[in-house]
Amino acid sequence: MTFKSTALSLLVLAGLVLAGCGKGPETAAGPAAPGKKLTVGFAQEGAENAWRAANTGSFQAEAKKRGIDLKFTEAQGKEENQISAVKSFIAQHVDAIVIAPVVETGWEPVLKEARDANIPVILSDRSIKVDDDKLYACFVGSDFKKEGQMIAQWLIQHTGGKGRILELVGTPGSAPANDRHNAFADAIKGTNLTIIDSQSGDFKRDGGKQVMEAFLKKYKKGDFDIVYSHNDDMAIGAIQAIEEAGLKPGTDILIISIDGLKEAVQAIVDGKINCVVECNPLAGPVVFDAVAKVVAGQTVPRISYNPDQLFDQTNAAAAVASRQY
Ligand code: GYE
Repeated sequence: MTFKSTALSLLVLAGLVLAGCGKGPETAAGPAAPGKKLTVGFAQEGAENAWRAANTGSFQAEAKKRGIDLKFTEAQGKEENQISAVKSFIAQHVDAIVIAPVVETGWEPVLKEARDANIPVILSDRSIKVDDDKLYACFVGSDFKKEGQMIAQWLIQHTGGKGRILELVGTPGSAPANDRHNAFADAIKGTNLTIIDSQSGDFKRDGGKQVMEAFLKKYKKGDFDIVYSHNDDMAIGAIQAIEEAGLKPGTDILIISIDGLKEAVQAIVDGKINCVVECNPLAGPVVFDAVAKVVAGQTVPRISYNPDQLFDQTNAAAAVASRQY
């Protein structure tokens, strides 16, 4: 090996270490044999809305395409159900476990059980808080902080940094609700934009409608200017409540939201939503790529984020036809 190539290898290695690459735990049998049919347990978070349905569909279709034996469970938004599902995957000796965690905390004990059983865990969609990051191999999903910042920046630009905001919050304790709130609140600091009220609609359409109905009893036209919804389903529910109250969403009240459902991008075209930041749910291909690498004992980046874009009046009409979810 020449000095140049040795130096290059060292640089690459240092880069990998610095990037904090994760590796699946060594299994007694060593890396899975090439061509072996993979068995993957997927502890899905729930079935709360259209985004989640697209997410589940992507996993199921991709597993079928790749010949993966996918053991699918759906936790109805309850962490205890997900923990039971993970325990059952461990008992079944699956090759890898994918979790889309309901909330950020409470994962250490079951992740230690998976580690003791030498089964790698890949986090998809929602991140978690654990003291020991090595308890999972990697995270693949969207950057919720960036989404909160992107939507706040759009709002600052389009309001001159002034207005009263009602916030429709996602599931309390979940990474997207925490990050979309905190990053947005940080980004509007120092402006005259203020969050005057925040309530959870649990990422559900009827939740968004009910919270908005309650807001409309408390606040009249002229008391608030903006509805910031942590996802499109709650925004669409809120729009129904706003229209039923005789107000015009998108005109009387600015509506901003996150996810990028086709229905929400269409609502921009129709003038009822003003801005949507995308959060791509079609995770099957990227997550199974990560699973295959981890199971084969290869290094993967600890965190992989989806490239998510922003839609408003300038690009929604051109984008709506090709929306896949
Ligand atoms: O925004 C929401 C779903 O975790 C990113 O969960 C996901 C969120 C998504 O209920 O619609």
